[in-house]
Amino acid sequence: MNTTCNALRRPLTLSLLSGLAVAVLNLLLAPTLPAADAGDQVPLPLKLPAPAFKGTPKDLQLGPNVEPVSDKPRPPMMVPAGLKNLAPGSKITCSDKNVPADSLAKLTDGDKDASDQSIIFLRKATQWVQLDLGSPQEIFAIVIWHAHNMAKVYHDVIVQVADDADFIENARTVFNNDSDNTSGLGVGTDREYFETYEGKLINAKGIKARYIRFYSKGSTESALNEYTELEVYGRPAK
Ligand SMILES: [Ca+2]
Ligand SMILES: [Ca+2]
Repeated sequence: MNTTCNALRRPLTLSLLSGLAVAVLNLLLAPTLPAADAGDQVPLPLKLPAPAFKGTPKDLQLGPNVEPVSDKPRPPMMVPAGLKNLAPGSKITCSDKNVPADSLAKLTDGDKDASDQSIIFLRKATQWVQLDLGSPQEIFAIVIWHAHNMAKVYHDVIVQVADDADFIENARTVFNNDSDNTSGLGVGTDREYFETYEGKLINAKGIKARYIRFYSKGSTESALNEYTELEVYGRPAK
């Protein structure tokens, strides 16, 4: 009788001891883990317009480095909680001086529709639109909708940030898919992509800047540069 009891008790004691060891180990390791970082992250909520087309045409002349269109919704980007879209309220300028201010205002009016009246046009060649956020901000996510009225791929999509309006002070490149450097801002290593209703979501990783510039050089559909909406998610820089 006694022997049976002891035989039973032993594994129980052992498992209790190993459980205790794990608990102690967890306590010892706990302070070395990043304390609040993981908990602060939330999925970035984005309001998406309705899709305007399905699939991609087979006869489109594409470069070698175009991201295929996914048939699944894009996974959400994890960002710190409490970010705001800083684009509305920012001062908008652009390289094409023929574009009137009320057209430029469409870039941040929240309308991301694929219809003609939601799209603004900049002339041919490399052009840019620029946002002045008013003060230095920590930028985590940037979303660009050129024009998603049909399947097309924009060329020389480059996003830069800087401390000054002329992009002389502390200019940094956040995204660049100009692989042959035809826009002259350096060889880009990012991939070309199809415009869709989801827009292009770029992880800016908390980069600090006041000014953001969005370059493009026409698309597979047109030499003109089209823009529908820009969003910039961030918070005031400390
Ligand atoms: Ca708009
Ligand atoms: Ca190029």
